[in-house]
Amino acid sequence: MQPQDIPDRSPFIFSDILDYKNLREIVVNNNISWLVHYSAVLSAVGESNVALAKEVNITGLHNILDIATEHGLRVFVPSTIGAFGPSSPKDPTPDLCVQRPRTIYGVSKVHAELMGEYYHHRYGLDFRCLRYPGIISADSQPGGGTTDYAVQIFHAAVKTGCFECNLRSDTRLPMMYIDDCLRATLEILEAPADTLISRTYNINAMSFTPHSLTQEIQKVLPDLKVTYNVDPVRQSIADGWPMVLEDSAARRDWGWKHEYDLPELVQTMLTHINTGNQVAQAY
Ligand code: VAH
Repeated sequence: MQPQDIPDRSPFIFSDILDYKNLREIVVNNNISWLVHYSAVLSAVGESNVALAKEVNITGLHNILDIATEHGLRVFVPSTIGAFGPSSPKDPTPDLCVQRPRTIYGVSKVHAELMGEYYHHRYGLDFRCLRYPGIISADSQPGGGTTDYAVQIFHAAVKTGCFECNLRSDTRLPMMYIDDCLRATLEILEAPADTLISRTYNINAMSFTPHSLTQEIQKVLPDLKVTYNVDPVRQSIADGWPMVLEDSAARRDWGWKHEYDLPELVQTMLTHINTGNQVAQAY
């Protein structure tokens, strides 16, 4: 990188979601107006460290809600298909239904939804929340979730042609490509407040199983070999999750519409990963 390429100031600031005082300083010193709160310990890794998940997902959320209320900020907090549990309807899962998740991740996300709604009605906080499906991106490695297989399989398909899947081949889960996820997040953040009848909305794009995802990838990479070595923790979590999110309220209230279905997802992911590998080899 040439000297003139070095930015005079990074657009990023390191902060600890549990350091309330430092977070307030960042908000005030940088004239922050919207808080998009992605800090969380995900489903599978949360079950192996419940204490950490409680700290980050619950205490961290409280810090965000209190700072946003104190400074009149707009807040976005993602929820997840993990906020539903075995007693929720699965196909489809509506916005409003029984939510009895069996992971600390899911419990903390239901807590986030309820606390955000309470702060909105009690203090007027502009709280907005979307229940994300499993999000698939080529740019970042998965972070200990139950849907991680749906990212790892693409890298393995390109790199080695072999993949060992840790969920049963018939495990059907809602999934979404990262570009749809980020666009939905921007659209709800920019939606006029009076169009939002709810604080929390389901958004859906596609649902697939490891088997159907494999078949779609094999249309491009016919030699891909997938074997199965089921992780009982992740399988138990996935078995309690929705198969399809019902998202008519998001489509009605703020015009949500997904753009990536399974074929487009596979083409885009493989193109990104191949391009990334070519760039890496070029240096
Ligand atoms: C997880 N990827 O698997 C996350 C997500 C839809 C689940 O929240 O834990």
